Amino acid sequence: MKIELSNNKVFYKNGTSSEEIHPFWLRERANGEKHLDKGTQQRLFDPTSLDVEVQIKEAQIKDQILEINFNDGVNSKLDINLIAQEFSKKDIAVHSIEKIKWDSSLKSIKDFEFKDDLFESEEMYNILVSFYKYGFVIIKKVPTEDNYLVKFANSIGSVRRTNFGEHFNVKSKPNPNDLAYTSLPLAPHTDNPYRNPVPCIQILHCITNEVKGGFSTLVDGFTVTEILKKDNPEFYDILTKVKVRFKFIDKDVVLEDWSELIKLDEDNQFKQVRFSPRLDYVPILEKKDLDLYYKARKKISDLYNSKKYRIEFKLQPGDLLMMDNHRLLHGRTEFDVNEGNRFLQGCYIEFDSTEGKLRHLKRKYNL
Ligand SMILES: O=C(O)CCC(=O)C(=O)O
Ligand SMILES: [Fe+2]
Repeated sequence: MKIELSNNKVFYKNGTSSEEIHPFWLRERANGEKHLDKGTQQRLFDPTSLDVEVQIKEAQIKDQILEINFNDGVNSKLDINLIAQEFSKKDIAVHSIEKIKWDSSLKSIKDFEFKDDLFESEEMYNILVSFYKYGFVIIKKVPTEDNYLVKFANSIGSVRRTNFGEHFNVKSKPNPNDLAYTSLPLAPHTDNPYRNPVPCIQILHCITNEVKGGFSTLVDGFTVTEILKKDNPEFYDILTKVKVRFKFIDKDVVLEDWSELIKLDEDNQFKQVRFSPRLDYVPILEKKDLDLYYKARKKISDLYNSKKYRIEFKLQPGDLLMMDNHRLLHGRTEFDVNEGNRFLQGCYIEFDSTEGKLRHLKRKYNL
């Protein structure tokens, strides 16, 4: 990508093609002190009040800076590298981190360790990059007192409160309102598929784990989706098309949301999986479509539950697991309450928290 000038017009050249950049696009980016607030980087003018026919009177490029005088008297100096970055049309900080698909053979993933100044450190940037690559990250030795989990989450972004509270205590209890609060095994699932929006990131912090069982399990929904797409395209097709109803009922709330089990983005690429067969209701379709749907759901369930795709590990007190609830499925193995206590604390945060922190640390450390 190159920015070039010809007859007071600005062009961007990509390979052999050359396109003029609209003068108004450049005018909107006027960044003199009368036009852009230094601190907030917010505009001090309203571009919708300007004449869209604005023209360039003079332009020159010197030392990577494009200087323009517009015919409305405004002068602007733009960094051509920043202009070039805008052509990616996607956020670079996050989207340039490539997802690494994994299955049960995933062995050596780096665990991180908590320290007091973690949240503003370069290590935090590495933690977030690892999170975006694998869809999860484990941080060891996180303080276990006074609901530190909430402080942890709020130091990255903001906790997303739900009807389970600001945080929830995962332990076996009488009359639970969710099977998570029992000692039963939990097959791989995504959390809260019935919410709109579905919580993006789940944090589970291990406070006590004295039982022999109660292993944590994770499955990469991205890997499984790609396998299904390759091996069973007709199953992939129907699971990306049919919206099912997810429902959760409690004493004072009825939550419901409709979605495909595999959600694609506008480019038909993987965006999100939802899976919680205790909570999904498939709509009435023609019998032949339901026939295909049920076969497809069984297949994806078999893949999610297969040892081939699952990693299993034991959370130790202090371990904090942060996982992408749109990409990964999680579960746990059964445990025996007579062997001792098993106590995790959980909460949710949204992607804007981790993305915002990642961009901030990238800027701070010039990464
Ligand atoms: O007990 C566990 O390890 C996980 C429970 C669970 O699925 C949850 O809290 O969302
Ligand atoms: Fe869960």
